[in-house]
Amino acid sequence: MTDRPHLAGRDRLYLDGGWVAPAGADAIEVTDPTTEEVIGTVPAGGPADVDAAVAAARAAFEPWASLAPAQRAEHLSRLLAALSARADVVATTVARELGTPLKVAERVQAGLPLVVLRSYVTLAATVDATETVRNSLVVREPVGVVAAITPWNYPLHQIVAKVGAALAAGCTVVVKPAELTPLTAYLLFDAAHEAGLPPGVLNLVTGTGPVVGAALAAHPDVDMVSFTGSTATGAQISRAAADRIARVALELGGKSANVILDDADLTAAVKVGVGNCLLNSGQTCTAWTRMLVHRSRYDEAVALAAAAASGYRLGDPFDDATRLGPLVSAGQRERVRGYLAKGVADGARVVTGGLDADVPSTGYFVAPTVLADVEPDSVVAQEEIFGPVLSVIAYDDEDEAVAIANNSRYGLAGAVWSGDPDRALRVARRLRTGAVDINGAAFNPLAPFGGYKQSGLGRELGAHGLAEFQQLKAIQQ
Ligand code: TXE
Repeated sequence: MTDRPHLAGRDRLYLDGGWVAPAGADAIEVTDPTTEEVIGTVPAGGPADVDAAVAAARAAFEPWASLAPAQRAEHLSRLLAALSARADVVATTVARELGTPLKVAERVQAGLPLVVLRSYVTLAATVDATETVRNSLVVREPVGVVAAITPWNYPLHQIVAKVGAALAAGCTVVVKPAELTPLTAYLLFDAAHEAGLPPGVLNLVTGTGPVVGAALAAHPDVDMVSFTGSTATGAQISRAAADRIARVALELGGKSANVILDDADLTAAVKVGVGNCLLNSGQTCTAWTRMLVHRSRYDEAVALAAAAASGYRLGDPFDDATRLGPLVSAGQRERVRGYLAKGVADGARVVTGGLDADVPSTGYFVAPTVLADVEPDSVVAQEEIFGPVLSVIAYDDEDEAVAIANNSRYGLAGAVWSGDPDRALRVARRLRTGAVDINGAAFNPLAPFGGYKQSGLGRELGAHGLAEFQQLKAIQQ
């Protein structure tokens, strides 16, 4: 095992502009999934901490909302500078508490949130755009106090995508990060403190979902809950918010299809497709977990996918040669192993990886796995596995490819590959998902991000993501 940077737990919450001891003494252990050792603990907050955080956010709302947009942009710009200065420690912290290989963590886990926050520095100056409709002046106003409840798979990005937009819009925020990866969240609050954000504008309560998350979702003084996580928890949050008609934005699971048409560059499509599916050990909501290939090229694609996946070296995130780290927790590993067993029981063929593959004996590792002969209706093709598992599915014609892609309760992302741009666009438009990438097009941090069907409600990122935190007022004159 290579040297691991020292990381300590924390014992405070960030409330009303300062580091405050929690009301109770309960703590949550944070584990390094590579070594299975406990790194430290963070507070398990309770309802009293949630009340204090929401009160601070409420008190800060009017002054923050009435700042000129350019002044809020100034604050966000200072936050961005303070966070940028911590990019290295963000990457190492994510590599330790989540297990993302350091090189990937630097690029994605630390790099992406900076790109997103920078976009909100720019957009913050534009939030008070008005429009005139006949005799009405339509103005935009912030929704109010926002609860941001976030998952562990991109521990900083998931928070920044919400916080950047909410603060730019003039909302104040209480963040409840995932209990598996809270140490990364603390770095954002170190940055906020250093940047001198006004007290109460951004607050942190760590703790469990059923206690802190549920208290925020049901809190009478929270105007909006912005949640990213599982569809089941999203539904629970929706129900809690419904009683007081609080606004909800939900970014939920996915089961995205990578539709490789018969005229595509198969080698490129499979290589990029495998990389997309395995990113972050498959713990990515947009992962293209179903590879759809024309029957005439199916065997070729399966062989290419197996070769690509088996080239992903599993190991210590701090070893430069590692391309795939462990899963985040023992529970997540067991979940993924359960899906692999189910897939085989349902008739899928393990082409590489699988339950019997060699993996390090310590750490929550699952080998990169390619399953062939997967039936579109089977459990592994329908449920979000959230592990390094690719299902390759055959189709006979374009209509069938589209039908299989759309045969999902999810609708988050997807891909189309074709040598014919018009055909690719036509197929992309037929997919019932919030995003589609053609021929491996670049990620666009300004494009709206979110799901159709049970993948969510609302959008994040860019101007559409910002609008989620605003409400419209029509003033007739
Ligand atoms: O998610 P949860 P889990 C999917 C993925 C994964 C599965 C389970 O398939 O295997 O969900 O992961 C908080 N009220 N995704 O159990 O429970 C919780 O503390 C309020 C997809 O970790 O949804 C955490 O902060 N909050 C996904 C957050 O919700 C509650 C990313 C997410 O946890 C709560 C993560 C409650 N009752 C998992 N219960 C994606 N879309 O990227 C929990 N929480």
